[in-house]
Amino acid sequence: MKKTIAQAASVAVLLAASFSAGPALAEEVTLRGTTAFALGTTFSRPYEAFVDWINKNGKGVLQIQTVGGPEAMPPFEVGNAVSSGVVDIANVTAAFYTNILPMGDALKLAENTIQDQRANGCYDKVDAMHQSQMNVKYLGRTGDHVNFHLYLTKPITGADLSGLTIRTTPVYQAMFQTLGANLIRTPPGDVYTALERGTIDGYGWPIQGILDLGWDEQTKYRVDPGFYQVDVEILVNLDKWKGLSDEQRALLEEGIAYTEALNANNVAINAEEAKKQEAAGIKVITLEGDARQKWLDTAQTAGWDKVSEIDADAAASLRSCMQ
Ligand code: 173
Repeated sequence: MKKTIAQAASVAVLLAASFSAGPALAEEVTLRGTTAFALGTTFSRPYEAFVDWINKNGKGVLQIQTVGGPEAMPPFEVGNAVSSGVVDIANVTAAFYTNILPMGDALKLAENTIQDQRANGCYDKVDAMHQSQMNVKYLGRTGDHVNFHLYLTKPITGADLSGLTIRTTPVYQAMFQTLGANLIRTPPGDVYTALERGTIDGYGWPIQGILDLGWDEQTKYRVDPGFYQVDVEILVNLDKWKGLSDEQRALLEEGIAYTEALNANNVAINAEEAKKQEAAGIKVITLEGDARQKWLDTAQTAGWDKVSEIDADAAASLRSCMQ
């Protein structure tokens, strides 16, 4: 059937209207997300709170769909995936992507909060590093106030770890190696089996999460004091980030500010977790005196030496704004 003049005219009017309505409204965008920590467990929870906040407040603007966790993508691959755009957004600790951003190893050395780092310009330095070396926007950081510990199946009496085989990631590597341990690097998902089979005598992990993962069944001791500070980053593929509208970027910034404010809850959660560990029969070995000093000094010295070897200027620059 031939178009009538009236039909043709109405098409022309519609076209004209769509061009004359000013800047076109951006369509809702859906970001595909992944997390290096199993969904529902401790270090995935802040990311999940972030996603819930975005999906509630970002209707018609931007939504996030989590396409899977470590069961779908190996944790040490998550950095590559968000860098290359296989996913748009990721929840991952810098220790899992030191292959792409070696200086990321410095983030655990921070003694202040992400709010302090935003105020003193440190956030901008860390963001610039992520953008130029990894093609990601460093949206923000969770895990403040949470220290790491060594957990063991056999007791120690001092800071010497020689003769012990310990599961690590880059977080603990320099420190435990300096203290004489044999190291095996594994993703979190391999720890339970390694303990069960006796291929490791212990592992590094934060104060939170042991019971979540069921590792308490295989763990006899926690060594105190803790050291360093957990950093779990939320990263956005840089091409994707640049393609978003101002409104979409502002929404993500607001969502991360909300999520970073939740970091303050970690102080209370740490205390609850310590109680739960005690109730699960995990005994605390508290290093005192010289042993304690050696433990904490080695953490600091080995940690900063390692990042200084990678880039002395960048390490000094970060150190000045993270302490
Ligand atoms: O796997 C790890 O022990 C690790 O590096 C880490 C980092 C941040 C949070 C939890 C674990």
